[in-house]
Amino acid sequence: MDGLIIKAISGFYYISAENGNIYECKARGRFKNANQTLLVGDRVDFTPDGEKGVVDAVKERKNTLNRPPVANIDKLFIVSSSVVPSPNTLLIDRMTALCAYKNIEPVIVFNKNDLEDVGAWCRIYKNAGFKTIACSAVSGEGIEDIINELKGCVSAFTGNSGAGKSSLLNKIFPTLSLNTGSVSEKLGRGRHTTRHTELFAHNFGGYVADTPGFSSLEAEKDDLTFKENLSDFFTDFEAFKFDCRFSDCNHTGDKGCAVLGAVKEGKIEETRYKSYLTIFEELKDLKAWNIKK
Ligand SMILES: Nc1nc2c(ncn2[C@@H]2O[C@H](COP(=O)(O)OP(=O)(O)OP(=O)(O)O)[C@@H](O)[C@H]2O)c(=O)[nH]1
Ligand SMILES: [Mg+2]
Ligand SMILES: [Zn+2]
Repeated sequence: MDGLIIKAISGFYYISAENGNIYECKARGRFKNANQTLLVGDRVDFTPDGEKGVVDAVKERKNTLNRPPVANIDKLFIVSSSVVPSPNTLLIDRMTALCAYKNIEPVIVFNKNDLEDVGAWCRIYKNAGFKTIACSAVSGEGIEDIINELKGCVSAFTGNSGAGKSSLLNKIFPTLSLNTGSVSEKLGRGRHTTRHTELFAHNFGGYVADTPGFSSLEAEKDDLTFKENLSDFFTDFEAFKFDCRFSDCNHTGDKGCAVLGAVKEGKIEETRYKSYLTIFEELKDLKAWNIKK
């Protein structure tokens, strides 16, 4: 039978089949032998046995992410909140680079607009050319805009713990009744309420995954191991980077760098450029480490 993995918990895969049933499946041993992990969002062939079953094969993937662990998504909602927790531009910029790399469309969401105005954050990302939504899971502001972006897509919500991913999904789909958690005012962050990635079919012709949030303390580097030119994944640099004096310019303060020029003229957002420099340094370390190995 054909199916879609909607949830994966300690070696069990919950598969939604075309007949509308959900099967609790194990993977065949050869997946483990080949060190191949199955992901939520994987399209699979499986052999049902009552309400259980075994996964036989995984269909070719369009893309995968390690964090959040999902496959085959069209769109990633990168969710931040105005306060507790405050937006972390480096985290957002890592995720947008990853989206560009993995051919996923990012939508930048600033939640909790009822607590503090998110306009300034939205402007940064609008200026950088991204779809950006200001919203509130409490007042309902911006919910229609999110729904419009959900239509016909397989998408996932990601972002810091406590930003309000599950709350937004509950607001849009009240029957989901996802667990939401309090945030620690003292530490200014969430409490990792959502523990598993789970994909839900919705009535706007698609699927959406709720995922466990990041802790703002941990570095989200897992997926950023690409060897290609990092600037290729900063889509807002595109209009300038071909005007650099040197064709191999890496835009880190080099002479005659048109990207740096654009930052100085306010045509590229400073926080975006700062994130670029940080990630560039990380990847440099990573490359050196790979060579040593
Ligand atoms: N004032 C206000 N509070 C919100 C809003 N959205 C979420 N919250 C609160 O923020 C807290 C965290 O919300 P969650 O939905 O659990 O956050 P999450 O992003 O799913 O967090 P994890 O599952 O830990 O990753 C809860 O106390 C929510 O009630 C909002 O728009 N406005
Ligand atoms: Mg949650
Ligand atoms: Zn340059």
